[in-house]
Amino acid sequence: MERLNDEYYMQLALNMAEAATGQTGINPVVGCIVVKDGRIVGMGAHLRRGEGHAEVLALNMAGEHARGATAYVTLEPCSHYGRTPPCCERLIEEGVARVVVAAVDPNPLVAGRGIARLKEAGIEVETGVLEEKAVLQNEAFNKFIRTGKPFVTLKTALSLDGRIATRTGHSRWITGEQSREAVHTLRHRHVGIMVGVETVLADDPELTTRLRVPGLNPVRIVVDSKLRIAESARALNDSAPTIILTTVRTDEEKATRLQALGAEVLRVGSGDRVDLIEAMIELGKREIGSILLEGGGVLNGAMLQAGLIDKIMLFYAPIIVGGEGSPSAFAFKGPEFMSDALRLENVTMQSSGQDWCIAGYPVRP
Ligand code: AOF
Ligand code: ZN
Repeated sequence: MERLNDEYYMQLALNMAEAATGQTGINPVVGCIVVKDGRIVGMGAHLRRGEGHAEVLALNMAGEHARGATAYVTLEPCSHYGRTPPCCERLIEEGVARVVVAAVDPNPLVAGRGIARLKEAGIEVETGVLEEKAVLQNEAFNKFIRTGKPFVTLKTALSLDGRIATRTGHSRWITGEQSREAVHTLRHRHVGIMVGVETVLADDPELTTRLRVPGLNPVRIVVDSKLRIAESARALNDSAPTIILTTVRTDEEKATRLQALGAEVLRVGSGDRVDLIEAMIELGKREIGSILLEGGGVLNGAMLQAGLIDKIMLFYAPIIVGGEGSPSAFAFKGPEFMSDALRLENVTMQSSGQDWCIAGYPVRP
């Protein structure tokens, strides 16, 4: 019985956290519900980096009702002094009797210390309730906090035969309205959005979030090894910051002109091509903890081959495009044998209007 209640309240806490997805930057999303004698007395979610943690907000709401209560938290309460004081100390102070945790905080500064501290103070602690859902909810945070490198989600719309444009290069639109709306939600949910310069030259996209409800614009990242981007490109307008990834070889004057437009020109790679592995390290240093990769095919292929893709989301439209040489979603040499093809795991398939979204995680060789 207790367990059923625990799952019920933890699900509420997960829902609260979910609502903040995309607005906490490199911080996790966290939800907290405080329950006393069959009544919810406090609820909170971490909404913005540097501002209140979920537990503190929920405890503020609960006031004196927190004494002897149970707190449900989707992530282990923190034990460190970050931008805010440690949540576990506050839970102890308020006299909470029991704390139920979904997932351990992978932040090396916490990593079990929060739970240990609560137990030491005589609080009953239960962990692992709806853990899988909680871990999934913070998949980008979980990678970034351990490695300092962004979690990269490759997203593409494509035909059933894997094409992203017709033989003439025409590509608007492949998928229906519902899938396009889903993509804008994905933009809101990532710190950065990355494309190749070919896409910028061909489509002149703005790369902003346009939803029926307000959303946040990700930082725009353009991979442009020859610095071919036009100064008039919409991706350089002032809707969001822009980072242009290029090599040390490109023209200094063009770089200066792009910087004057507000873009950051980041030189990674001494050869002909942008060094994508180095790029991820540099972007991580700039606190870009998650990236939505919107291709096209050559950049998708290069990122896959470099082992830099964490998740793939393919929006399949029920169409067949054909056409010899029409651009495909993954343009790379590929293996000789089928047994060496890149495999996805934990695959899900969901309908999206008339389209289907197949998502999964590349298996590392
Ligand atoms: C919690 N509850 O609501 C959140 C936690 O920069 P700060 O001070 O906000 O600290 C961020 C770190 O704290 C973050 O990396 C993660 O380990 C933890 N986040 N912990 O107990 C919360 N947002
Ligand atoms: Zn905290």
